[in-house]
Amino acid sequence: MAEQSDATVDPTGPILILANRLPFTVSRTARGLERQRSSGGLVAALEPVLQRRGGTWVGWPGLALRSRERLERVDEPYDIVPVSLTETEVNRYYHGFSNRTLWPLFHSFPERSRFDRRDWQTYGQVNERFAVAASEAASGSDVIWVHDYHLLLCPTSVRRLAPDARIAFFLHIPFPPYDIFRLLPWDREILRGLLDCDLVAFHVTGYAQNFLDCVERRLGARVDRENLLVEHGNRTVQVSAFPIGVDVEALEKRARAAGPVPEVPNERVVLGVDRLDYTKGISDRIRAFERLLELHPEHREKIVLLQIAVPSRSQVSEYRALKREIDELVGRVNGRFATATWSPIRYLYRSLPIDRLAGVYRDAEVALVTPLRDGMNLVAKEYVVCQVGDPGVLVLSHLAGAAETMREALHVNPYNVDETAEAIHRALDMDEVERRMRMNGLQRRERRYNVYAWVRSFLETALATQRVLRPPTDSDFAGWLAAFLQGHRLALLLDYDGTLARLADHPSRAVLTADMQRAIEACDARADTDVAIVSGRSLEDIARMVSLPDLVYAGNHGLEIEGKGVEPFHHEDLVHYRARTEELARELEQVALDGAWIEEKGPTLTFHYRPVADSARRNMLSEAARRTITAAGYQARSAHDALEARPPIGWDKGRAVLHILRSRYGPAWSEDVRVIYVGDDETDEDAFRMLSGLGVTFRVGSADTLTLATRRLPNTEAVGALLQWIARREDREPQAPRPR
Ligand code: GDG
Repeated sequence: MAEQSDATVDPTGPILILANRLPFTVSRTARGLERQRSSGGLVAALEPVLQRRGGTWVGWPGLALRSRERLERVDEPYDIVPVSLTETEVNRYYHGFSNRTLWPLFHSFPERSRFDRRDWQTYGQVNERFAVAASEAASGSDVIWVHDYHLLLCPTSVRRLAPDARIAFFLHIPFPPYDIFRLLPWDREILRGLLDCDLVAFHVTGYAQNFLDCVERRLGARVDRENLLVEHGNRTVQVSAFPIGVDVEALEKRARAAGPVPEVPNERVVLGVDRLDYTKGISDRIRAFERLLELHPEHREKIVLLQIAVPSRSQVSEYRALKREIDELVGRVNGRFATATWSPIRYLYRSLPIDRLAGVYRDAEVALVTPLRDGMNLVAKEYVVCQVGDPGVLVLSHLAGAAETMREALHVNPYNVDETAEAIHRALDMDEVERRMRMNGLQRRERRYNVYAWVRSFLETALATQRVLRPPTDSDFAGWLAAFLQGHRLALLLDYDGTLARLADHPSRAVLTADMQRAIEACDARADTDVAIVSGRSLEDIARMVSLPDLVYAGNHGLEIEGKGVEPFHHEDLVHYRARTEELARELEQVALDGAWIEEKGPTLTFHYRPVADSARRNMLSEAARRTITAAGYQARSAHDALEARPPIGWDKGRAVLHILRSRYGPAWSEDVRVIYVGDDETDEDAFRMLSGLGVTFRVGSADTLTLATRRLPNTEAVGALLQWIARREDREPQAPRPR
């Protein structure tokens, strides 16, 4: 592909950018508010797109605006929407949750992460504020592009406020592995926030895979690892990797134009450029440089480590401590090796103008980019594209996202001081042929995939027709269950409505298909598999609906259980509650209006409000019914367009499942029997909770509510496919029960 100097996305509708910061920094001076445009490649790449298509940038200006202060559009070819934050909000949302919780955790430094509920709450409130500003400005936008870890919850609020918006997210930092991400007390909320997008994108595929692991294991979401898709509610979310690039042409130009730079001394320069951050590995790098001088004294007085550390987050105490640590380390190494005319480390705690920086990059013989963890690392890329003369060598940490593509660099483990020292030595000794060969490869890639290409490919994917995750197949079922079931007896416990039979406008019309009935029968016909149906319907009703005499049936959420191999069970309080439930039914008649009706099931009842046409009226009636149920001392549980009223006798589908398992297989059932439970609503959550760690559970349906189930299935068709796989599965004979 030819070098791209500009965005060539076909202009259609406007784009809305939602980022923590606006594309400029605002400061208050005697002359009023002044802004300084950000010099980064990201802004340079996004602006032409916003200019062509029209658009808006929503962000925090970096200071609290006073009541009469306004940030009007000045010379930006697009709208600016500042989001104001109070000082407390900045402390909790930005310095707190963003930079003290998420930043260290996502960079795999969990011991530095602080989990503070108030920070989390403010983070949620501020994210909501950003989302409100975005949705107000977004009308007509083709896509709302949310950036980075400050705004992980934003997509949920945007989705609520603008349900049809196309929402795409890019994370600029790593997405950590499951074991680390799981430490966050609000991990599921964050995952659900991101899944409210249509596209969730990362720098490299490793982060995308980590994200898929987390949504699969923490939310039970169905994922397609090959096509990087996740099913969330009734939507399919595309996950992708787009390694960010730099503005190659502009940087090359700067590197060519820069005159001699005073920062580069006569000695050969080994260069480090970073924000002063513990993730960047500056201390380990200095130690590696010290080790180099020990191991290879021939370099003494010939080389200099030029370390530029840009002040960053100095309000956070860890960053101040790091600054002290580096100051001391530099002092120690310089004190140890300096001669009358030479100091090994030149340390600048400030930032340089970009033109100067380009000259420094150009003249450095070696760049040491050795973060302990980094989303991508642009310094590595900027160094490479500024090598316009005699090519230098890039030493690159394998823990930077950049390492995934920049293969020709010398990769090091930044924690390994000796290895890094040897890599610097190798870089300094490398002959020109090898240097040129490696640098050419690196430069070619950066030219091809510059920041404009990055914006273009991201937007193309964000705007593309959405894909749909294919229904689960036998190979999915085998992957999830074959090893779990191998050689064991299976107790298969199935809810009915919404699980085996599609929901209908009236319970009497929610009937089994012939295929489903055959699949259930075929499962139960296997010598190693027993089927039980666990339903909220009355025992008599559920047995009639399924019509397979050999099964076990639990009716009324398990208050009544009968069937092959189990001790019949009728909860002792049933008689007592039958009369009270009838009374409750009479009370509920008062709110059973506009088509709402009451299904009496003996000890329990269901208030159905599906026939109520008007949604406000529905809410009103169901709330009134909930109050009546609760006032009678009953438990009200939501089902599909219905409320279940159950007597307060501490019995639910979870207890029923336990009764079935114990009475059928004995108290040590869990040693020999594998359990699968499939259900679709809140009443099944009791069974999921009871079986957590003891069995595999499936939640059916497109509701994106949280579940305790192990996995999700999209609909009753997928349940049918699962049952057919269970019925056909190849398995050894069940093992004989272990001697007790
Ligand atoms: C985050 C992720 C990801 C540095 N010193 C000076 C200066 N800089 C500029 C560099 C570079 C930028 O700062 C640093 O970018 P990095 O990518 O290295 O790191 P983060 O700031 O942590 O950025 C990172 C990035 O987002 C993009 O997605 O790559 O992994 O952590 O552009 O040039 N600029 C000037 N003077 C300096 O002295 N003008």
